[in-house]
Amino acid sequence: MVSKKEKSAPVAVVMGSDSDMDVMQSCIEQLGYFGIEPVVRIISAHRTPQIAAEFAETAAKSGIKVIIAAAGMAAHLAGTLAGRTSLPVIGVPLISAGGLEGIDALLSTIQMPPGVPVATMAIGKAGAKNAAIFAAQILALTDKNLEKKLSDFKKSQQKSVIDKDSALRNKTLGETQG
Ligand code: RP5
Repeated sequence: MVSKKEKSAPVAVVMGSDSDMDVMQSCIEQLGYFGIEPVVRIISAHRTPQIAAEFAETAAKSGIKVIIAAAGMAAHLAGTLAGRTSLPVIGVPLISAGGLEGIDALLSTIQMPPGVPVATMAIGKAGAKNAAIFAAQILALTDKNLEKKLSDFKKSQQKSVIDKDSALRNKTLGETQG
């Protein structure tokens, strides 16, 4: 069940275990950068299957527009939620202790049967961050303010690479001249 406070949140970040929180924190922070405060839940496809089903079935009614689902090992969370909602589900495969470096979670998340897509991101922190950006991109289709924030984000990312390149080239030039 989604609480009253959570009712207006447009994005849900769901993870299979509290052990996923370290990595998913970067997703939550990236959403915060865009001014999005998500509903954050720990729900396991395997350990709490009924809660997972109920969450997926009531998410749209609760005002959620995009679900980000992260899990490690046999990562069925994103797929099981996607089977029970028409909302877009973004999957983040995670590396977990004793797992196969995230390849297990990647294949479990991405290899969905036709008819039930999960937009699967990269393994781990990069995927967690990209999930937030992807969710913002979906919401920006109907939110001009968010569209502008995304465009500024892209520009600042571009500037940061250009600045690093200039610094490197200046340093190399200084060394050859010195
Ligand atoms: C998955 O199993 C979770 O998403 C987590 O990545 C992994 C291990 O869970 P714990 O044993 O740490 O709770 O369901």
